[in-house]
Amino acid sequence: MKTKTQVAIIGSGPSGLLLGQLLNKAGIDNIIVERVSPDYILGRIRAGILEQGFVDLVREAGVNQRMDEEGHVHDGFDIAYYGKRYRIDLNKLTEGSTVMCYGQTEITRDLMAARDAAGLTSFYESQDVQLHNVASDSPQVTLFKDGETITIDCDYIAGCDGFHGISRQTIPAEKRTEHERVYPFGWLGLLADVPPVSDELIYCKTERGFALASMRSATRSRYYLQVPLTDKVENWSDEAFWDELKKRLPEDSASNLITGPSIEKSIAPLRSFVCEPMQWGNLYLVGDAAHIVPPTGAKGLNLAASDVSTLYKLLQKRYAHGDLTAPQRYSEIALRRVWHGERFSWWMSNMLHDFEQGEVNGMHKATFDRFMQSELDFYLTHEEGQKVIARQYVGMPYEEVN
Ligand code: FAS
Ligand code: PHB
Repeated sequence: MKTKTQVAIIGSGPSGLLLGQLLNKAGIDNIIVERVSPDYILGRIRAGILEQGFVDLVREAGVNQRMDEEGHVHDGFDIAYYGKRYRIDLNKLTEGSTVMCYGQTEITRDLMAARDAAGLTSFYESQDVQLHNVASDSPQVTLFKDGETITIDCDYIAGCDGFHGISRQTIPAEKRTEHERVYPFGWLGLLADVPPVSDELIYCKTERGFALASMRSATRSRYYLQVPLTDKVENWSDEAFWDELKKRLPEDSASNLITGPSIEKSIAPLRSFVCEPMQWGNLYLVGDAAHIVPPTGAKGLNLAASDVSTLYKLLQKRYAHGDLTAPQRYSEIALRRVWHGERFSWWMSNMLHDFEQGEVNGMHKATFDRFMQSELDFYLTHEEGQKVIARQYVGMPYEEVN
């Protein structure tokens, strides 16, 4: 079977779905090609904090009704540093910016429903997806589904297929520069239908390691514990998780913790990664296909959103105003904000995690710890320092695409 579209989107995660929704609103035809089923995607529990830029983009996409009804605006969050709590008052320190607590799973569900309602084409459970002639003016995508090969002719390909996708690999290795830092620990996450221990998030640095108290609603909580890279989720019963979390939460929170059976439990590795450039020919890398951050700064999903916003605006200029050169600016614009998010996520991870013995960032662990302790102490005990944290956490402004 042969078909054609203006933009072929690889991946039906938040990047692909949000881009497809915005392009459709702008009258730009698009097809999504996805490897797995919608239910499999919705079963992956990931991000929970949306920057204002992301919230505005979801509203621009016209998919905001449930987010605005069920999401919770957060004016601040706590950092508990060896048991002492500091509240980062986002609203005051950024003169009005806040973040929205609304799960990635729910955003994905809303975007899938909107795409279905618009009758847009998505090929789920596609096999052997391949990109062809991406450096030419007539790129193609081929896939195998329901016993036949489908060929899609298109003008552009948006690689929204995540870190393990094929899009980044389609760019010749000699054309790519990949920056990577793998952290010597992971996050063990647990989701449970119990009320959150606090109205706002608490990032905890303790002698036992990092912990994060987050949420999805007033009745659903999301918690994380730093664990060694060698750890396995089967080593952690719910009871063991709750016991360790109580030891890492500030005392007043630990005594209020409501526990219950986990509905999801998994370990995510942590890495910082950027592929430069984020485009090659008529292939554009979006979201996790181009970059990964440790979730400590709540930036992963939010950087995907700013990529989507930039590519959408440049494709609008190309199709609505005939500016064929516009899409060539994507990588340069997107990377400026990506690197801000990478640095903040790296910094928060260094500040809040307990590193194993040995060398850390080129110095002995004890020396590294003392530097980090004095640096975070300054940031937490001076308004100027708290402003730097707050400005980065709510997200740097999206760059104008003129
Ligand atoms: P995604 O990985 O979400 O989606 C890519 C899609 O492409 C997938 O559906 C995949 O099946 C599909 N695909 C892959 N290869 C394909 C192929 N060859 N053909 C067709 N389709 C293909 N971010 C935060 O801000 N906070 C968090 O707490 C947080 N926790 C995370 C936990 C985990 C375990 C992971 C992996 C990530 C986490 N993230 C978090 C980051 C995460 O939210 C990503 O930033 C977000 O999913 C990015 O969305 P996409 O770019 O759409 O990539
Ligand atoms: C989450 O709720 O999953 C979450 C929130 C903030 C983070 C990371 C994860 O920094």
